Amino acid sequence: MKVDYKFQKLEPAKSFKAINRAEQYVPGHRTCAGCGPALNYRLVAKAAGPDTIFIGPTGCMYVANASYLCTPYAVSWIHAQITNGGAVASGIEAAYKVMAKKKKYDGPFPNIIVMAGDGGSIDIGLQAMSGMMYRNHKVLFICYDNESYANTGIQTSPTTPYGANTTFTPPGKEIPEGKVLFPKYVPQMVIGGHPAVKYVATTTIAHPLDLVNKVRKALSFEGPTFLHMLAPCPKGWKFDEKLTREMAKLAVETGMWSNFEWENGVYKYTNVPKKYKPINEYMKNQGRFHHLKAEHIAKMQAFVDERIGKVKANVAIPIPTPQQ
Ligand SMILES: Cc1ncc(C[n+]2csc(CCOP(=O)(O)OP(=O)(O)O)c2C)c(N)n1
Ligand code: SF4
Ligand SMILES: [Mg+2]
Repeated sequence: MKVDYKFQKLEPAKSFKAINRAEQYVPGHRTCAGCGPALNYRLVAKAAGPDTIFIGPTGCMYVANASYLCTPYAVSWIHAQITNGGAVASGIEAAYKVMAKKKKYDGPFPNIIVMAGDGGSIDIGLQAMSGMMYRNHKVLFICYDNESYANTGIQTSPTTPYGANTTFTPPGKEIPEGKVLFPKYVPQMVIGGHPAVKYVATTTIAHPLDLVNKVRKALSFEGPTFLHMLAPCPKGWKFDEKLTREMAKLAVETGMWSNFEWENGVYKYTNVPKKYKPINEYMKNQGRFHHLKAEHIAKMQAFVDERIGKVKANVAIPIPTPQQ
């Protein structure tokens, strides 16, 4: 039986004025000043609009946003465990489909979005996210990446860069660079392992229209989609809170981060700099890197240069091999 699920059509926006002006992430949260993930949430919620359900696995965007029955979400929002955002979203999506099939619900199919931290998506939340994608649920899974387990005091995660000082990777005599491992490459893990996923993209909070349109595009697919978004964290990265946007912009300008779309097997990089800046331009304002010596920065620059080569060749950035 063919069911009309009344999926929403979100057209691409030429400007912010062209999309719904109403905010869906409103004042009333308790995140740090200059919090990148909070701005990230606001942009995603604005892009998705009022017929949206957010699933929020435990992390800063749950704990600092939802205290004593007060949240900044003007749309439906449910807390999930840090491990099971994908499973909770799967259940919500399946319930709407069954209700539509049984003619118990005939409104628009809600945008179902998991908004998970790096821990809640590609580390501790990985199995539930992967299961959701494998089973072909119509859910947009977003990883807002602040490159640490921020909420519990800035512990290292698999996206924390090489050389970063976190509470679990403090630099010292034995390990002067702090974190010794290079990060997992998140989008490739999703693309490589999930045949039902037809759209994966990356963006940052410094590219707001790009971000909005990638959200709207991802929501237009009838199956699972994934967005990886860089959301600088002034507390964890130890930079002046007025520099949040600047940090995300510099990440792209130095090649520490690349924005792209991957649609049905085809890569398209966006915001590619004509000439990349040295990574130290990005690192010098972040206290998490201040202990690094020239040899560590050179090691990181070599890692980034390899990635830049892939961007210029318009091919996939591979999952990194161990570099020690
Ligand atoms: C099973 C489980 N282990 C550990 C925790 C403790 N915990 C709460 S929030 C958090 C950090 C989450 O990191 P991330 O998903 O990256 O989100 P962020 O806090 O950085 O926004 C951790 C480890 C938990 N809530 N549940
Ligand atoms: S620790 Fe970082 S992610 Fe968490 S609320 Fe503060 S700035 Fe935001
Ligand atoms: Mg995090």
